[in-house]
Amino acid sequence: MTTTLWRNARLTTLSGASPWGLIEQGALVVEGERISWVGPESQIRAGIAVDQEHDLAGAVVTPGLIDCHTHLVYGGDRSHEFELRLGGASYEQIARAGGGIRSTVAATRAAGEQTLFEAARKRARALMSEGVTTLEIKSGYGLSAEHEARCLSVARKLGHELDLTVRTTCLSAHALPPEFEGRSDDYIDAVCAWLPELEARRLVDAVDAFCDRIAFSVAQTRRVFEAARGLGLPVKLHAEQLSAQGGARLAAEFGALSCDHLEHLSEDGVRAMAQAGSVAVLLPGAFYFLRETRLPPIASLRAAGIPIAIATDHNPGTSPTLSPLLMLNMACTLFGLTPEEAVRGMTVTAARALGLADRGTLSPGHRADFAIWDIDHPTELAYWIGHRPCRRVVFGGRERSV
Ligand code: DI6
Ligand code: FE
Repeated sequence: MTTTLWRNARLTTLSGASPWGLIEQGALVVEGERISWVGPESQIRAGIAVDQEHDLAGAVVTPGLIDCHTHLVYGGDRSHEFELRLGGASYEQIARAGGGIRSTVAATRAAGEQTLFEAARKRARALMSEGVTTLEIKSGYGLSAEHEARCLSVARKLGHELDLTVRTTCLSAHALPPEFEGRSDDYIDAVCAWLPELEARRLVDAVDAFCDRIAFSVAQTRRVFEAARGLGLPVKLHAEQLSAQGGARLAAEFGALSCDHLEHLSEDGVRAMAQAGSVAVLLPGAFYFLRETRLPPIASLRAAGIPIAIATDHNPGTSPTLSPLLMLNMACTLFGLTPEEAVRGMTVTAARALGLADRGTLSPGHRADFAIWDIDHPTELAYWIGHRPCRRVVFGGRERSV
């Protein structure tokens, strides 16, 4: 096993109680894929045997970013719909008229596996160039057993071919496919029936649903969650995004890893999430792109001690962003998070939203996934707009090309 010393860094460990967990003149010792020691360089054991040593010249080092909510695999784009919305049509109107998610479903079904893979790889690389080392990818644009399996396989393949951890989430309950028009309960039956096969093929790490008035009801979401529970799969939920449905309470009942969006979350939902220990994943890109005005209840989330994660929600309809750093900025400007809360939200807390206990901070035992930045202080990660100061990334102990 190779032992590597990364020294002379401004370590943003995000562990411990001090702001940012900052260690000036810090050093990291990496053994194989893991961090084995973190601390001030002056305290490093004399005579420690290292195979390689890197002087970082005072650069800021953070844990690799974790984008815990994306819909990265799809065909086509929706720029035309963007124009319609700018002309006054609402997202819901377009969706009800058969556009929206359904138009991406048609384009996704028409695309071959290789086309889907190449388009998603390009997007994944853009995220990686801003320091992402772990990425969640949802299905939800295939909406049939065959096409959902294809999208999830593409996501898995990205994880195998890129220096990136990919976690897959089955979001088959995203929208009603046209062949089930008027039969949404039958579609939910179908989803519950194909889930075991997807699980058996190891294509699913978690199960999600879109619980909203233009998507699925609480009762239908419950059935999907019961199927997930039967297979031992954790759940998460697109909850209270466009309207208050009580999805967060349901998700909490199933011990959800996270509830995502939450613009319309009620106080009752906040209490339920706090009790269940679910993470609140906030998605400023969708809020911005839909020009929403109703904010998620940040003060209540904070008061209840609910951990807040931030993600891109990359998707063609409501959040066509490939910039996690811009999302950190928007989490501060639009949602009022502090830069430190935002960065923790895309590292430590994002790991928790994916049920991953081995990453998200610079700590002994954690994976050696970290990013090296051309900035003076980690606050700048949330400060710059349209700047990409990520210079080097280490993934599982090995430097990858950024
Ligand atoms: N909420 C969203 O913002 C995305 N999915 C969801 O459930 C939108 C997906 C799309 O419009 O294609
Ligand atoms: Fe989403």
